[in-house]
Amino acid sequence: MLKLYDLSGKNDLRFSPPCWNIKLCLIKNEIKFKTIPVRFTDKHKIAFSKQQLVPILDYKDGFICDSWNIINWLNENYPQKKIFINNASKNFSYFLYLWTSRQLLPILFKIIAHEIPNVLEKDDIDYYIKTREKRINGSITKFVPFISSSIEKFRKSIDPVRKIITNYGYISGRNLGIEDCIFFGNLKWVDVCSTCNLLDNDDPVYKWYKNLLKITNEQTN
Ligand SMILES: N[C@@H](CCC(=O)N[C@@H](CS)C(=O)NCC(=O)O)C(=O)O
Repeated sequence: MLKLYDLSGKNDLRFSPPCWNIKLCLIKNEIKFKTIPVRFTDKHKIAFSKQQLVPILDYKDGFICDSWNIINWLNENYPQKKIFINNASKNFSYFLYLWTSRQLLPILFKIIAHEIPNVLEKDDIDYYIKTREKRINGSITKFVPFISSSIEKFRKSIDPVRKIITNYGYISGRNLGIEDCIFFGNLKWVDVCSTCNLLDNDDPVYKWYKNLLKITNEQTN
């Protein structure tokens, strides 16, 4: 069975956006897997991969790092599942992967950075604060005054996705597809780590998210 190395926090909470993207993709495609929890400071568990990040997908003969590489591996190794329906779907998925990881996650980080320690425990709290404060060159609370403007910015930025969901039901079109999986983890991250109201209840993207949550509900880790 496939093994997915998955970031874990306090009480085994799973909160990593790319890990959730992969889990939704595996669940949707009925590919059996189990997760291996990896806390921030559990680097020894993933030392075999010679890098520091999850998700990592471990299959019988090897392993793959990075959610985009994992999706491509699944596409090649489960051709009957049609992860990418065609090349256009692959390109749009790649765009979504780059846009979410490079543009959207940094906005979301500003909204929830100060709350993430609440979902961590022990040494992980210190690790998170030290590594992130070094990265942003300041305190993890420095974005707090800009939470409402960051939420506003996020809501505006995802307008194209909102339009597609309103028109068709899913980012992939009429049916749930890999494009939806790639977007899902962003919202799940905020949902799990933060108390903020990222989206209004009547936002079509919020309804889309709640719908996808049902699919992952049995998978708490
Ligand atoms: N581009 C990578 C991002 C992977 C990544 O940043 N993973 C984070 C969790 S979301 C991680 O493992 N962080 C561990 C650390 O900061 O030590 C992907 O899509 O897989």
